[in-house]
Amino acid sequence: MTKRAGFVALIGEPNAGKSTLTNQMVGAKVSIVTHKVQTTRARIRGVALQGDSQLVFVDTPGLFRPRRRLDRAMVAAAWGGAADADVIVLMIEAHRGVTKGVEAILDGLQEIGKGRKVALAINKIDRVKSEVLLALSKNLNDRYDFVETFMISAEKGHGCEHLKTWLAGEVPEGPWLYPEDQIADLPMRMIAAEITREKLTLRLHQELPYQMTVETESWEERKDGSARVDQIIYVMRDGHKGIVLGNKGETIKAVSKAAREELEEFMGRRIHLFLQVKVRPNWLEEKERYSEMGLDFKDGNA
Ligand SMILES: Nc1nc2c(ncn2[C@@H]2O[C@H](COP(=O)(O)OP(=O)(O)OP(=O)(O)O)[C@@H](O)[C@H]2O)c(=O)[nH]1
Ligand SMILES: [Mg+2]
Repeated sequence: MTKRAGFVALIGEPNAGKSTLTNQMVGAKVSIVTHKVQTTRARIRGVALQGDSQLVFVDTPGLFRPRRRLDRAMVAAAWGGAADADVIVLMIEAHRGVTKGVEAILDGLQEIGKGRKVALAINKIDRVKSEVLLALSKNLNDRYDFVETFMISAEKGHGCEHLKTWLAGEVPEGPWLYPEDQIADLPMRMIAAEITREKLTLRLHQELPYQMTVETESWEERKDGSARVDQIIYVMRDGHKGIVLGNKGETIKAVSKAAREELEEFMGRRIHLFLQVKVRPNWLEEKERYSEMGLDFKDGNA
C-alpha cells in the first residue's frame, strides 16, 4: 500500500476544543486543555496513524482579536499553522454557533483557505439538539465553501473516527514524516512546562493565567533513572506571586504535585519537580520568553 502523510491544522475560536481533538486523535494527551479561553499559546504537533496514513495534527492557539504582544504572536502562530497545512479543519462550538469571532475567522479563511482543503467540524454536539446542528451546518456552508462537514464531540469521541478516516484519505501520498512511535513534536522541557501551566491555569482565577508563563530552566538526568526538573513561573506582580504560592505555600504545592504526577505518567519514570516563582513585570515584552514558548517575538509587533 502507498503511504500517505500530511499536516492537519485545527483552527477556531479559543475554547472550540482544538486541543481536546488533538489529544483524541493522537490517543494521548499531548496538548494541554482547560475550560478557560486562550489556553494553547503556540503550535503543538500531535502525530496519529490511521491505516497507511500518518496525520500530523497542528493544534493552534485560538483566533481572536489580539490586543497584547503575546496575543498577536499567538494569533499569527495560528494562521501560520493553517497556511502550512495540507488540510485545515475549522472547529466551531455547536452551542455558540456563528459568533462575531467565527465571522472574522471565515473572513480570514477567504485568503488563507484559497487553494487548500478546508473542512468544518462542529464540535460539542453533546451539548445541543440535532435540529440546531442541521441549521448551523447549513448556515456555515452558505458562508464558506467547506469541502466536508463533520459533527463531532472531541471530548466524548463521537464522529472522531469518521473525521480521522476522511483525513487519512485527504493527506498527500508520501513517506511518513515521523517515526512510527512518535506522538508529539515538542521538546520534553516544553511539554513539562505546559503541564505545569495547565495545573496553574486550572487553579488560578480570572486574569492571572494570562499574566504568567512557565519555563523549564534545567533538566538533569540522574543515575537512578529519574530526572530533576527545575521550572520557573514568571508573574508580573508581587501580589501574583503571593497568589501562586498560596496560603503557607499550599497552592504551589498542589500544582507541583499534580504536574509531577502527570509528567511521571507521561514519561513513565520518576521526576523530581522543583518550582520557583519569579516576579518579572515586563516578561510579556521579553524576546526570550517568546522563544521559550515556541512563538516568534516579531509576530507580536503592532
Ligand atoms: N461538552 C463538551 N466539551 C468539550 C468538547 N470538546 C472540548 N470540550 C471542552 O471545552 C473546553 C476547551 O477545550 P480545549 O480543547 O482546551 O479548547 P481549545 O480550542 O484548545 O482552546 P484554546 O487553546 O484556548 O484555543 C474544555 O473544558 C474541554 O473539556 C466536547 O466535545 N463536548
Ligand atoms: Mg488549546
